[in-house]
Amino acid sequence: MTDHTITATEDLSRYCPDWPAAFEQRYRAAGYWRGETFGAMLRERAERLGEHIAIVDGDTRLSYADLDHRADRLAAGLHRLGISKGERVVVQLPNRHEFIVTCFALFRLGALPIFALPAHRQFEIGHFCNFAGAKALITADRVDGFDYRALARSVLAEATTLEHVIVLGDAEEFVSFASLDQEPLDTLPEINSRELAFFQLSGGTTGVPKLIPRRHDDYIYSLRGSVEICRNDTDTVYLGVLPLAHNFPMSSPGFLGVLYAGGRIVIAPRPSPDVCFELIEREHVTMAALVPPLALVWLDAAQTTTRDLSSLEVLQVGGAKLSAEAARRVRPILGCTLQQVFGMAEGLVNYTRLDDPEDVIVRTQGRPISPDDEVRVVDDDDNDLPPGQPGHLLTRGPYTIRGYFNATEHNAKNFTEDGFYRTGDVVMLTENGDLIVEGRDKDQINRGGEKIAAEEVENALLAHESVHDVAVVAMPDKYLGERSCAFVIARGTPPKPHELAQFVRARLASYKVPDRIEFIDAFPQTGVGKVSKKVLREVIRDTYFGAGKKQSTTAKETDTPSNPEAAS
Ligand code: OOB
Repeated sequence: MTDHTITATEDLSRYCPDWPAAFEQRYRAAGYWRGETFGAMLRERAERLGEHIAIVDGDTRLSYADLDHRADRLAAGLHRLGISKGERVVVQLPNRHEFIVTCFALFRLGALPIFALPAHRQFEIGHFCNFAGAKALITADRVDGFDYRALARSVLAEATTLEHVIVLGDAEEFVSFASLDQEPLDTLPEINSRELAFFQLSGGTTGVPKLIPRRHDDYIYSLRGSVEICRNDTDTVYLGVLPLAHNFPMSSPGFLGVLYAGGRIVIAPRPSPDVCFELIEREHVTMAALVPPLALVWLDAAQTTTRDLSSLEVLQVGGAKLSAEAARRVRPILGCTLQQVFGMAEGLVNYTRLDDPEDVIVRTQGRPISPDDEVRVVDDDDNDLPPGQPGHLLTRGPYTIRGYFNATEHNAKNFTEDGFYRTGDVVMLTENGDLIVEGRDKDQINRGGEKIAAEEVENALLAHESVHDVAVVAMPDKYLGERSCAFVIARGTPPKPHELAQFVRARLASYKVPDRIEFIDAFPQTGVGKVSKKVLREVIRDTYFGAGKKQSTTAKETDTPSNPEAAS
């Protein structure tokens, strides 16, 4: 799928589809795109809010002035190391204040972060580095028992453009993050708000995650819109629970939106209720964002907690569908307003509004941020469907990308000729214009908000000598919504499921390791001779979760060891 091989100094803008001029004019005239940049945004907040606390991370409390200053100092260190405007830097950091400092340091330099997740492993990080021609990787030493330096070493061995590895903590042979805290530069590069700001990653359906180019103008508009809908201001105290590099906790309104509003970010080192409830009480948190499985854990724990959670005004839940039954429990148990968030790193974000009737909050996934978000629900032939009928969701608007980075072929399939993004979601519009997510027509598993592209896992398994063929599908799960099942046709004697799981775990994020592996002699086929994943999904559902069978998530003979990084 690589259309061009990228060098480290190449200008990437020509590989990043842009909005046509007429749309740019329209979005400017409407006041959506205002010429703001991230670097200038933080500078303005620091001048205005100075000593107001922006970030709380354990014992560290950074004011707006501190954050501004630290970003300048890190930008200086990175610049002196040789990182310049337009160059790519893969950022893989845990939820720590240094992550936010790094974002702003890179924004100020005009260097382009690629926001990897802490869960990503050699295949993913290696791909981001090579595909985008990254010059540097910023990572940590050891987190939750995993040594990111070892990962960096294996990535470095195969990376063609990577020159620097920067490590937060004990850097061993690499550049230490702390050493880049240097005297600020006299001048910073000029950044235009139409330029690229960073790359997000797509949950995707393809063999490797696609890179999503985001620009200052469009992303900042989505922040401003989110802040208005979520009513954020300098009194907002936002608990950062999910990995901050993900689009939801980054921008909906996420840490960037809350900083835009002059509020405060409290960073949770772990998502568990014991850690988070203590922080809510201590820091008077007003808002938090969770994926559905975590929301369920919080709801259960909240019933017996001795912590005071009364400061919490809004609980956002998104990334995967929240059942109406769970949604209904939020207000009685947590005493706060639920906000459902249905978004995507490619752009479009829908929110239930804080003053919506309870029924809308509980039953729907909300409506778009912008009056200029164009939403179409269509049948298989792209004919528009009326409200009440489920169909494919297509969207176009002032913060939805017009194409992935360096992916001409893929873009031709995933965007219409007139620029609508084919989300792969099946939704229904209500008469009031709220969206209800009904399902999906993309080859992806949504494991409690973590997206797994079936093809990526299939490719990883196909590299194993005992795997002749493989198909990965979703299976229902009471807690995560879905888990993954790999149907494998073995070459010779079937390998142990555990061995295959280990094989994937060594290469990909652990949430992508199949939860179950089933050996099969041949795949069921569709009328045109393709593997019928629909039939495979039915097989797994009927075998283990069918009528009369109680759904269980306990380990069975062929279950792979439970995923240590899944929130449970
Ligand atoms: C968010 O972003 P991504 O890029 O990880 O995943 C996007 C996909 C959507 O296309 C949809 O399939 C699913 O995740 N999704 C939901 C959902 N929110 C996302 N499905 C059902 N109900 C929901 N509430 O996941 C994301 C980005 C920004 C804000 C919130 C979520």
